[in-house]
Amino acid sequence: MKFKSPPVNSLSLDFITELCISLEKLENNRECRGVIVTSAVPNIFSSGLDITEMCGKSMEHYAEFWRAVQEMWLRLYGSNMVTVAAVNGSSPAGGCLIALSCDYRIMVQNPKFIIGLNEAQLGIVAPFWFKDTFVNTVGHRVAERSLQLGSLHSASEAHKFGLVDELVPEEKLQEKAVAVMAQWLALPDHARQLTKSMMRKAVLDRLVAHREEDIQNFVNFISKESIQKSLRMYMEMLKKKKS
Ligand code: CO8
Repeated sequence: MKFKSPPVNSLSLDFITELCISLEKLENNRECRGVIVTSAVPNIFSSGLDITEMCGKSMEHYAEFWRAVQEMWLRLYGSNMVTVAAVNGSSPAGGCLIALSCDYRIMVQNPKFIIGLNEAQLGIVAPFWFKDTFVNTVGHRVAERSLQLGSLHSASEAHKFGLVDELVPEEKLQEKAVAVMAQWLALPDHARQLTKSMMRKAVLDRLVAHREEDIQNFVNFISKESIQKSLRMYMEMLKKKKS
């Protein structure tokens, strides 16, 4: 699956909806046992949630958007398929969540590419299920420090503490992702799927049990004037950085 929504593959409501539909189709296709997630946009895997979806919109829109974000994560983190993230560019926040939700992460070794959950830098807080996914990948201490600082890590730093499993030169990425997929698919599906579910179920169930509450929390938080102001300032900063 190749993300192609220039300039930065930001996760808009439309993008997320299409992603969920594609995942559902693949999940229901008995011929499909695995998916490699990558980007068709040079130098960017995904810039995370589309900030414009969280700025200056109605409460109803925030609720609809957040339900879609939850759905994306539930489908990807809970997928029965083997999921490999071939991270061929920067991947902040929601982009990092997509990579974290896969079974294996391979990233291109390029000092310019960054990855991490940088929500704190935007003045917002990563929800508990972003945090749980991160903790399950890198451990509590590393996740705590990285989340509090809203750190964006270089590919090699991310590799050192296990946020990504492997680094490769750009030209080897596809080949490596296919090789990893073959290795994972060599196991009997039922054993691998049950093991995956055993490892992830508690975290998935937690969101399912608190889904409406989580939406309400998001809507209340994001519609605060102080948070709206932080997001507007962050967008301004992105634009200024360009000029
Ligand atoms: N949403 C909307 N627009 C974006 C986003 C985004 N996430 N990222 C970039 N853009 C826009 C820029 O504003 C710019 O717009 P324009 O052309 O109109 O000026 C355009 O995309 C291109 O961006 P850049 O010029 O910055 O492109 P670069 O190639 O130089 O850099 C980066 C690419 C590194 C991806 C850079 O754009 C960047 O750092 N973006 C911000 C990434 C970010 O911080 N994302 C966080 C989103 S929040 C999230 O995912 C989780 C939220 C959890 C919610 C918790 C709630 C309580």
